Amino acid sequence: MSKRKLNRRQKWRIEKIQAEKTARAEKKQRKLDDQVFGGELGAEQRGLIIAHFGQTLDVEALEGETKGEIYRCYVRANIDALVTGDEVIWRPGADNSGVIEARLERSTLLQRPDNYGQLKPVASNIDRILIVVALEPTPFANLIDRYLVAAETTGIEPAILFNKSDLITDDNRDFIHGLMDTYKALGYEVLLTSANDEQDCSETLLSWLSNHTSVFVGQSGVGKSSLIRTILGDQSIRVGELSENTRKGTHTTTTAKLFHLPQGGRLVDSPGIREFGLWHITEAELLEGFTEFRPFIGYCKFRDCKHEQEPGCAIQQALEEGKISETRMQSYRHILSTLDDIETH
Ligand SMILES: Nc1nc2c(ncn2[C@@H]2O[C@H](COP(=O)(O)OP(=O)(O)O)[C@@H](O)[C@H]2O)c(=O)[nH]1
Ligand SMILES: [Mg+2]
Ligand SMILES: [Zn+2]
Repeated sequence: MSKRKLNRRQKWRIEKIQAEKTARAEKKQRKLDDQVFGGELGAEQRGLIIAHFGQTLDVEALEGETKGEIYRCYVRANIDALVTGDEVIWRPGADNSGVIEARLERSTLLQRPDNYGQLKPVASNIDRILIVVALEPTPFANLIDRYLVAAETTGIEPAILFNKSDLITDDNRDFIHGLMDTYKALGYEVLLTSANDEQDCSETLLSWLSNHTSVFVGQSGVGKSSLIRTILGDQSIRVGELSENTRKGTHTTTTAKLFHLPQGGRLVDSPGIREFGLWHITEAELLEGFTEFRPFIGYCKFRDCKHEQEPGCAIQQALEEGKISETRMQSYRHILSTLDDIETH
């Protein structure tokens, strides 16, 4: 049998299967509509996805008399992957059910690679990434820089939170404040707080989070869970439930939940998001991720400049002129040397 003939037959089979699938999906949707809604759906309105459970999603009503109420919704077959943080057009059905009809445009999208290196959406419309570090485990500049680079690749504004301020002593005070000043000088927002101090969290952290949709990222042990517990109180129990569920499968780690904060603002959280900074980045993203390097990128004499010993290197020159600090340059080189080792998923 010729190769071409086989291909044509394969093509026909694929098309046939596709058509059958579409027909089945449409039939299923009609059946669902009839079963779940008895054909009775309310008017189209705006909603916010606050959680995701396989086939269904929790939608919070954003307008009308039911504003703030949660509906367990099905999705029309023709909508691409929806994630927590998405705003949608939906219609309410009976018993706090509903159907999602369309997704509104996203301002930002957090994605992570799956086990095959394919990017998968995790959460949308996030406008702040809060990188949590702590007095313990000792914060290393190159780890903070690693998280900053990852945040910079998303186009979402990063800030750095130093947690466990209650552990400041005469021995570490200068070191911590020095580190904080380094990042302030680069133009980043820097916060200092303790998850053990509710009032402090309320004054510094909660007020800073108001009017934004944020995610917390950072190394294990820095206090992310504690901070979230402190600012969310009872609501955060559901974060615990969420992390239990994720142990059952590799892909569910992307499941994220949206919380409203007491002083306004939203927090999107999931174990998958907290691991954020350790996802794969490219060499070009690494260079771009050092914000103060940007004015010099593209001005090296050689196009494939490694910014090491090459003549006419614009990055090296900036370093010599003090426009780039020695520690950040070291950090860049260190992260570059580890790029191949870093988990890609
Ligand atoms: N002293 C002190 N310990 C804290 C603070 N925040 C968290 N911890 C402790 O640090 C450890 C790790 O906290 P956890 O919230 O689990 O960190 P996560 O891995 O980032 O979620 C726990 O033993 C917490 O009790 C803090 O502000 N001060
Ligand atoms: Mg934790
Ligand atoms: Zn160069």
